[in-house]
Amino acid sequence: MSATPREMANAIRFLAMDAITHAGDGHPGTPLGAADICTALFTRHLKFDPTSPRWPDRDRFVQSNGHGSTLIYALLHLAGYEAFPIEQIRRFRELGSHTPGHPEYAPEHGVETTTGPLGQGIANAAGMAVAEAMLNAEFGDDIVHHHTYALVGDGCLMEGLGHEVISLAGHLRLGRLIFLYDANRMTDDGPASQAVSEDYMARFACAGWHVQECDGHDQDAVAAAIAAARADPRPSMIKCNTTIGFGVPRIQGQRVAHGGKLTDADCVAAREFLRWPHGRFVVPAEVAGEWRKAGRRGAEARLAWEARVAAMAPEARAKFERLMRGELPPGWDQRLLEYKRAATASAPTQPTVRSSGEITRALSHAIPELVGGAPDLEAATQHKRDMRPFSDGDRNGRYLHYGVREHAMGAMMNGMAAHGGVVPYGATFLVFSDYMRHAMRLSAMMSLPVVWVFSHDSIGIGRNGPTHQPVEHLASLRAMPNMAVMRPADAVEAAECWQLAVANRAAPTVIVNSRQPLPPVRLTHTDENLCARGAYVLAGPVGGARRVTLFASGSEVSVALQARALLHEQGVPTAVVSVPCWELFDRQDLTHQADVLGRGTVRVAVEAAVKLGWERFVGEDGGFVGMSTFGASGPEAELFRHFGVTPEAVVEEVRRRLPAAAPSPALAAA
Ligand SMILES: Cc1ncc(C[n+]2csc(CCOP(=O)(O)OP(=O)(O)O)c2C)c(N)n1
Ligand SMILES: [Mg+2]
Repeated sequence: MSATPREMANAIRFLAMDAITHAGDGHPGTPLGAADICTALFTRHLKFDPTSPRWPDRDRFVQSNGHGSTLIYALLHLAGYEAFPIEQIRRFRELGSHTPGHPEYAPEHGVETTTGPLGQGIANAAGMAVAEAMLNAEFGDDIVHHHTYALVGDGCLMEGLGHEVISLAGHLRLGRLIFLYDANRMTDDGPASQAVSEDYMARFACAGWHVQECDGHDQDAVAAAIAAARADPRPSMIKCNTTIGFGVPRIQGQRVAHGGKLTDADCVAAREFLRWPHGRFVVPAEVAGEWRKAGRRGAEARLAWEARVAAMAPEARAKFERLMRGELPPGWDQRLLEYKRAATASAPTQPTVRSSGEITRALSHAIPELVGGAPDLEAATQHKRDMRPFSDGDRNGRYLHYGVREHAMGAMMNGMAAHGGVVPYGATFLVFSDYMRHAMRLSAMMSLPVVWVFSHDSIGIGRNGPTHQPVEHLASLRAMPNMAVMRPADAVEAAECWQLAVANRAAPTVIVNSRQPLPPVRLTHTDENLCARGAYVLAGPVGGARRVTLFASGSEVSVALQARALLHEQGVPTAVVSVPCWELFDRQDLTHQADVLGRGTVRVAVEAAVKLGWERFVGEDGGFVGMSTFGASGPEAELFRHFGVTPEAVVEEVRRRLPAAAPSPALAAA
């Protein structure tokens, strides 16, 4: 006798309960409540093949309510994913297991993205749906045609990020995006009604979504709703009414089901209630067999797909396979070398954000899969050049009009990068990085190749005032592990930073640009990417051995160069080190580091931002010229004077540290 759909869902429930009680930790409410929804999805609709977790045309499944991670682990185990044998379910939440506290990015195992911070998963899903729509438009239904499903809880829909994404996905009519809403109307603190009273059905509908409601414990109803969702050209939301903690008499429908302690007695009572006379971690053969059958459903489709790929025209096939490998087109960075050579020759005095915009224009021709966006700051950031908008009517566009939705942009770029086949970058003002900080953090955690571009990087923006003047942002982003923060000083460095950012397919990069024009600092061309060193001696000492080392990044490199000129007038041999990227400097050999650091010389750093962290360059006795307060509104040059970020202030910091034995010529003459 084959297993019933309810028994198949119960297998998820008991694996989850056994994992949670074994670990003594975990959230039972979601796996117990949403087991029927996911069984209907995995056994009747989801296109996947556990023997090929990275099959490019698989449907994507994102469990956005990642606190209930035992759900996805049980699903992957039951469906037959190699990375999830029963031992892994036993090792739930253990260090080094494939079954950690929240789902973590492991597409090779079957986990599409890291979730847990509520709202991120559904936004990732929307980004995946964008990538799918772009690739579908280019390669056709035979090669790319898959759905993105996200299991969504009340929490994801309360988050502001959730709303940004609902609004944008509806506007873009992402028809192959389907949200399965686990509508148990309960959150950690109790009934969701304590904090929300709006009608979610109406909210999605008014954003242009196809909406349905069904009994989330009736698998036929859920499966039928998914079929209708797939048939509709709009993104779909299926409100699946469920009981949180379903099957455990003491907790079901109660607040405590969300994350309360599950006892052995609960497991006994649930086994009785759901008629599950099997031991811990035991899935009876007929249920396991039925699940394996469901897991094998997709193999035929995958083989047929592989045959279609093999039959593609050679050029299209080569491009498709290159995109799926995540490789850039051969010779893509030639354009950057040309840009660098031209910039050295023309030596423009211009904002680095303009250089960055020119560079993305060149890259958009060299890398057709480059996908850009700048949440309603296209004019101010200039990162749209030559790019066609991606819209409901034109899926071949590669520029997303995100609207004023930074957080959605960030999390959607992560989804695009996780999906593969596109190379996302997004540009906005540096202060607004705070609005998408969590998405940035997750891109670093997942090592996703997203390029985070910022402009308006300091008090140099002038009259917009302190709300728009970043002060602590460089330090805070530099503190983020696995995130390379780059701040180019001129057009040449901007090209070098972009080269490094795009070439790095294994981690995200931040590129921070100025709004105000900056004079060129790199006046002779070299093919070598000097920014790759993280920090390098830009200008050496004159008239003797180096006595002073000045460190600066971005707009302050020219301040340091002016200070060096003043010091040279005073007979003090001074080197200027440009420091575009601390993270890359950390990876250099000790000889290069020592050469740059100039230990034993007087060391002063200048940056129009807070000092935090510069001690590592200047040492405990070194000096710093920068900001210690928020900025102010006023003309840019006046602000630099007002806050004392000037060549004269740098010279003063140096002079206070020069040994008395070496007075300046001016002082000696006096
Ligand atoms: C951004 C964010 N804020 C808070 C939390 C902590 N948290 C985890 S689950 C949860 C409640 C979620 O409720 P719901 O999505 O309805 O899940 P359910 O209780 O139904 O399982 C909260 C507040 C989080 N993970 N992410
Ligand atoms: Mg809930």
